Order: sequence, then C-alpha cells, then structure tokens
Amino acid sequence: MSDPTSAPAFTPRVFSGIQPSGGLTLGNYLGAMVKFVDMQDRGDFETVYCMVDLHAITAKLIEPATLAHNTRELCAGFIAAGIDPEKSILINQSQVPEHAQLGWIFNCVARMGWMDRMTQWKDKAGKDAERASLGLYAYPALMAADILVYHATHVPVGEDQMQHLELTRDIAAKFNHDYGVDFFPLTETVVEGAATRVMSLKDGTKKMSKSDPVDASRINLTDDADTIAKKFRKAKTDPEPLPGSLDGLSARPDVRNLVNIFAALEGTTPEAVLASREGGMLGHFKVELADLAVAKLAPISTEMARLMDDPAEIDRILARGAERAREITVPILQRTYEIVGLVGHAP
Ligand code: AQP
Repeated sequence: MSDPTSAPAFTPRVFSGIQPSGGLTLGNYLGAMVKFVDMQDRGDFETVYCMVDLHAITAKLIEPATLAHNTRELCAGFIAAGIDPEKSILINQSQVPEHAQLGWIFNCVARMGWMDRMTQWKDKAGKDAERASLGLYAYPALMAADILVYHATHVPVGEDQMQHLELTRDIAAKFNHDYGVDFFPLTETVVEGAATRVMSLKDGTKKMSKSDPVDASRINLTDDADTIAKKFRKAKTDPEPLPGSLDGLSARPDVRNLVNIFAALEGTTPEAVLASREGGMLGHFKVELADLAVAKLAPISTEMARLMDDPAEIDRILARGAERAREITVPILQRTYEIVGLVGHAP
C-alpha cells in the first residue's frame, strides 16, 4: 500500500461498506471487517464504514422488517468486531442522501459499455438480465458515489470488489477530465491478507456469500459453536493428507480454502499453517479449524446479541454517524453540483 501522505491534496480517508442483504459471513469478516478495524486503529486515516442499505435492495425484494433487522444487526456486527463509533463514522447509506445524489451524477458519467463488463452484474443478473433491476445494473456507479462523496483515498475490500474499484477510478478520471478539474481522487484499493476471497464450504471455486441458498456453504457470524463445528466437519474436501507446501494444493481448492481461513483467523500465512502439518489428516485439521473459529467468533456473536437487545441505541449511533458524515458529504456534493453547472448550490 502506498504511503497515505503521498496524496497531499486529499485527507487520507478510508471508506468501505457491507450490504445488509443477509447475515454477516466469515467472508465479510475476514475479507473486509478485520481490515476495517486495522485501518481504524492505525490512526493514519479518517475512517467511514457503511451499511449500504440502498445496494441491498438491488438484487431482490427483501421483506422491509428483515432489511431493518439486517441493517441493525450489521451495525452490531461492526461494533462487536471492533469498530468504535467514536473513532470511525458509522452510517447506513440511506441516512446520508448525498450518496444517492452523487450516484445520479455518476450514472451520467459512467458508460453503458463499462457497466456491461462488470462480472458481478453478469453473475447476479445471470441469463435473465431483462428481469434484473435497473438498480442492480447501476450498482457500481452508486458504489463509486459512496466512495467519492467522501473523497476517500483508500478502500479496503475483498478480491471480488476489485473490478468495481477500477470502475470507481474510471468514473473519477472521466469526471475530472470532462469538467477540467482535479476534484475526485483516484482511490486506492486495499486487498490484503490470507483470506481476500473466502470460498464456499461446499464448493471451493465459488465465493462464500450471504445470499447463497445453502446455509451450510458459509459460516454466519451468528452461528453457535456446534453449528460452526458441524459446518467445518461437513465442508467439502478430499481424502488426501495435507501437503507441506502450497504447491500441493494447486488442484485442491476446497482444502486450500480451509488453509487460507485458518491462516487468516490465526493471523499467519497459509505456508506457515502447512509447514507444521505436513501429512496431517483433514478430519483432525477441521476440528482444529473449528476450535480456532469458535474462539475468534464466539465473543463477536455474544457481543452482537447484547447490542441487538437495545435497537434504539443502534439507531442513535447511526443517526449520529449520519450527522458527522454529512459534514463531509454536503460540501463535496455542493461543489460537484457547482462544477456540473447546476444552479443554486454554491456553498
Ligand atoms: N467470500 C468473501 N471473501 C472475502 N471477502 C468477501 N466479501 C464478501 N464476501 C467475501 C467482502 O465483504 C465486503 C462486503 O461485501 P457485500 O456484502 O457488500 O457484498 P458481496 O461481496 O456481494 O457479499 P456477499 O456476501 O456475496 O453478498 P450478497 O450475497 O448479498 O451478494 C466487500 O469488501 C467484499 O469484498
């Protein structure tokens, strides 16, 4: 990662979000949240973390009470994982209207050809794209607005979001070029660690996802110890023992996934995990992995449950976060409108 002070025109600022489209998974935790906490605690950045509720309604209709529950539970998950609402700005996207307002401007900057190339659009719309929502298609332009309405310089994400971050830079560059300004930063993607892409426990070639219809394919942060142990025990693997190095896993994606998860939970590397376990049987490794996962995740799920006992306090945290966020987003949106030539928005 580059030195955050190397872009003096912009305050070093981190933005990232998670959709409240279901419960939090181990993929969200290892691919995103662990880094969110790390970047908050380093003190090099202002940090803004978001429940992207407007994105959550793009794929399918979510029952309104479920969406509200998911949003509060996600907020509880952020805090339980170590996000401090005093140190970081913690918001739900819809309470900061400048996200959607800048999203409209970016709908007019982004090109159809760019959107057509987005693999997440192709995956989620599938073969029946005509029945997919316009919101799902425009999702990456709103995501660019989520980031750029803060002039965020760094975005920690899992690997699956890299293409959307490239698009964010394309939108910023085209806006700056079209209007002859140097207004939006070219945001840096931060993809780091042993578990930048946590895979399904049932198919090591497919991403672990909160909306996968098969619950056994993922670890939910709200799963109890028995469920976690059972899911790892039943994770798809093969009868071969563990090799001593990563070369031996190149054709074994399911096992590679478990090794990556172990390394990320332990804070080591996949190489180190294998080095001390060469020849070990997978049955034993799965028990070790389940014990480690329970030790790491149980305090988070207990704290989430405690926070969810007081939803009014969660709502207060989000309202306060939105107030703080708008101190940043209102002037950036006003200036954008001014640059574009929309009348009546001078600061
Ligand atoms: N399996 C994963 N491995 C590593 N990182 C992951 N992330 C998600 N799944 C994994 C990272 O978590 C952040 C928030 O993602 P999101 O929930 O907003 O969207 P998503 O990537 O589409 O996640 P899901 O679970 O697959 O959601 P649904 O099923 O609703 O589409 C991002 O930084 C993402 O990289």
